[in-house]
Amino acid sequence: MLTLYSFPTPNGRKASILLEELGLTYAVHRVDLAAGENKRPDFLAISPITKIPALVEDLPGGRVRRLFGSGAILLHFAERTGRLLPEDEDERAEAMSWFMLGVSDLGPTAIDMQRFAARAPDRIPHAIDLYKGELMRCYSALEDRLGAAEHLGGATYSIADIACFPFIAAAAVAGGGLLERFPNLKRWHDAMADRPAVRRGMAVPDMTAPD
Ligand SMILES: N[C@@H](CCC(=O)N[C@@H](CS)C(=O)NCC(=O)O)C(=O)O
Repeated sequence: MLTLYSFPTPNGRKASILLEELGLTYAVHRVDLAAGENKRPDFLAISPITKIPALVEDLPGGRVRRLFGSGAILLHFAERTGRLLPEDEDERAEAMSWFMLGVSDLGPTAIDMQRFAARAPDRIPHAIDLYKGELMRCYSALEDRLGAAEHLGGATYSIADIACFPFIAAAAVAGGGLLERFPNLKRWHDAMADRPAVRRGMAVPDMTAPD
């Protein structure tokens, strides 16, 4: 039995897209970040950094396995199922590189940009310019790569695509004309958004359902 602890944010959606792509059955526990539910002791025991997504798996013999962080969840299930990572070593290395760009550059930069541009009590132009520039570096790198390959890893759809998509989707709906400026990114975004598993994963957790 798998239980995903999540909230409708890009990092949370990476995990639900993965589970949907793999066709795994899972329960969803909504952790309301706005209400501070992530700071509760029971969630701290699952996610020591008190961030979603996290996942708990009940194993035979009463053992419980936890995973926290979208990167760990994506990599664990890709390795375990032998899916969503290219078999060819060169393509796998490429996919790993873009997967890490999604997890360690694009995601954190987008979140920090949001913190400084929309939520900081004081406007700090240097911080806003810095994160804008860093985000642009990510978008430009993705644009060039997607001009040369169908998916980020190459010919194979992989966890690299899943690690980047929710942050690109969030930027696309935020306005600013991201997809108009980056046509390769738009082609890839639209193809991803059309995948039924991506559509299902993006709708998790269901905010209209009782918790
Ligand atoms: N390294 C983690 C970061 C996860 C993360 O930043 N989660 C955010 C939501 S997208 C969160 O839980 N924020 C709550 C908080 O910062 O208190 C990952 O890649 O999943």
